[in-house]
Amino acid sequence: MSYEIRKIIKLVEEANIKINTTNNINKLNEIRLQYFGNKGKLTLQLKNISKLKSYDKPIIGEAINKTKKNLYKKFNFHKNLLQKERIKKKLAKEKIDVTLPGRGGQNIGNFHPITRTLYRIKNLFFNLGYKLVDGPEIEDDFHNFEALNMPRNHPARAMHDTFYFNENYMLRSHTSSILIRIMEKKNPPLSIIGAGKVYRCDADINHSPMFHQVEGLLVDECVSFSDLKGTIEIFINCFFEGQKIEVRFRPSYFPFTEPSAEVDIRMKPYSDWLEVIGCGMIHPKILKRLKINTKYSGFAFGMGVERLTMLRYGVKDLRTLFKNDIRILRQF
Ligand code: 2NM
Repeated sequence: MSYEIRKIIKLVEEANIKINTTNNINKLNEIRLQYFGNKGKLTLQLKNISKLKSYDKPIIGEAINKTKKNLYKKFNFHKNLLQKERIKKKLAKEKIDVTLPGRGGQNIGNFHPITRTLYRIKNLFFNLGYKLVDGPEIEDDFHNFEALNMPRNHPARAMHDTFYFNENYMLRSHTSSILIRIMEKKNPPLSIIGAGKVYRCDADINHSPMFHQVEGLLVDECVSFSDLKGTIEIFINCFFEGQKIEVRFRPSYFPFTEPSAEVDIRMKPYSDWLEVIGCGMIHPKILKRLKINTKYSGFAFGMGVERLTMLRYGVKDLRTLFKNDIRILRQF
């Protein structure tokens, strides 16, 4: 074997060892240059061919070229291997376990106290067989006032009480309009509650321009004031579950009921009577205007959700409920 061939074999062995023992792509590139670069060891061998004897040239030349090809393959194979390993390592390092809990601790949301009270009231009436109905928050004069026996000159219609869009349209100032719309469409017997946001031009520790009401009615044959009284008493005792509550009905006035009453309750730690519900027998004028058969009569009632929330949770200032201070809301 010629000296040149042996030299090439030695170079190849040397290169192979270097390739196989490196675990770094940059180093692998350096090795490639050491052999195949401009001044690389194999490149120099190729350049030296011209100095060889003419009958050696083709054999040596072919040997070098074959070696070059083989070594290139080895380089690429090893490079591939290293690249794959690098990606694998990177992925392992960047892997996110999506099943781990968040770093900020687990904050489970809950319902706003007003929402909780709304659910509570609705559920109590569902248990008594009432159905929930709904209506628009933007109302017309007829459904918000006229149909409720509140004619043009009624004081509650004053600009400073109601948010008007124009002559005919306004934000509903009570949920009664929901009930009127149902009575227009459906025949008795009816036992329904309407609940939602209502709007009035008012703001202090006991008033907010937007608040929530639940109103209900029952229309059937032979409905009496004692049915109303029993319903309200059951409701109050269930709502303030477990607390000793005194209930009294005090004569009052609403344009839409006759007779009308205000329901007061007394409970510890309060010593005063607190007004919580307005109610009465639906005014015959209202039933007549809605063309409801005279064999029917009914009672209706209405309550403020914020007020019941304040009593149930001992909140002293209504505005606390509208601040949306997360530290306060978390306590409920
Ligand atoms: C109240 C008090 C008394 C009431 C009456 C009606 C309807 F639609 F039947 F006429 N809806 N709501 C009513 C009656 C509301 O809230 C203090």
